[in-house]
Amino acid sequence: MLHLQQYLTLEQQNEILTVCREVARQSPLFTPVMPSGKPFNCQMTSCGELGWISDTKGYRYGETHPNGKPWTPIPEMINNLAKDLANQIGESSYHPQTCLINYYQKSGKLGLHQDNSEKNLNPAIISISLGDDAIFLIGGNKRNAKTKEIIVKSGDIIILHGDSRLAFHGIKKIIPGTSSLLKNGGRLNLTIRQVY
Ligand code: MD5
Ligand code: FE
Repeated sequence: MLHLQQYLTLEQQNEILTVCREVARQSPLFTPVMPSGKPFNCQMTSCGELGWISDTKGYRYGETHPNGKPWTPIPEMINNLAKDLANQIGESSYHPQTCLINYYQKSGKLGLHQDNSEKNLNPAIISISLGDDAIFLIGGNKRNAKTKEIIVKSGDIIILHGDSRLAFHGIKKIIPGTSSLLKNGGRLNLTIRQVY
């Protein structure tokens, strides 16, 4: 795992926010449910050729939003940023296929899990944090391994590759009032992935 602290300028953070709002206009944030029927403690949407979906049928990537419309393309600025970052870790043929946008209100969280819905588990996952600080948990490749707490801040980028790609991880808590980027507070996380 690579943690690039305060990598994005305020101007870049605001530009990402603007394009996320455009995505959410076409593909509104929704609260998915887990296969058990329990709702997530965050809202999600996606852009790209595929988007991540969870419902009582399971976790998967699909070509349409739950509203039936296709996802919008990954905004060029985000696509270029992801390819540039992938290049820096030696993944010169990285092909961003989806960008999952998670929005956490002040009580939002995400339980410990492993990201394994992707057909190809080799390409890196690139995570962009915007808005309020959060306590990110990262453990090992087994659920019961000890976890470490990392504070992620607005403008930070985390790249999960190699050993950390299949590490258990989650968002323990949002620390309200720590950023003024989002006028209503909370935290946005974007994860860019090559799925297959
Ligand atoms: C978030 N999102 O802050 C996190 C950041 C998700 C999710 O976990 O699945 O939407 S992505 C952090 C991540 C991804 C892949 C592997 C690891 C962490 N890891 O091994 O620690 O909303
Ligand atoms: Fe995850």
